[in-house]
Amino acid sequence: MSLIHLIDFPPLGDERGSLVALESEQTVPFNIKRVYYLFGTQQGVARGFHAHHNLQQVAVCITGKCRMILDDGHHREEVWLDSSTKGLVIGDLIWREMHDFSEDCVLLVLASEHYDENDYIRDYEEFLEVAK
Ligand code: T46
Repeated sequence: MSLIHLIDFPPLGDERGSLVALESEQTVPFNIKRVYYLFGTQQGVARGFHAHHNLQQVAVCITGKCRMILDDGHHREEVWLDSSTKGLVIGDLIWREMHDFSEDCVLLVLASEHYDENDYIRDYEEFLEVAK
């Protein structure tokens, strides 16, 4: 099964421009407890390099683009996030890396849990053990 699960957000625009609505437990398949966004990422910098024990997220590139790598401990897949109408679902125990941020990239992330540093697995070898 593919690790890349993209949600298509219906664009609700009209002649004035575009609009996308993200609704908890509707367009987004969980209760949203936290929203954060990454922006101003320096050129050549990669982010992520961790997994979570218990966290569902949807990531959508509002402007610009970045390349996301997902890894379940068995195989890796990558996808370009380059559309404000496509959200990438990232579940538990998935190692993620973000590369090749464009200068204008704003990556919006909707999360099912509040921030908890103890939920992070930041060591790849430890992740492989847990993911077994
Ligand atoms: C993920 C990818 C897509 C907070 O205080 N609250 C928060 O909600 C978050 C997300 C981070 N932080 C702090 C923790 C660090 O001191 O902000 C700093 C940067 O976080 P981090 O190094 O974890 O950022 P990324 O870009 O590597 O990863 C983030 C999320 O942490 C992660 O869950 O899936 O974006």
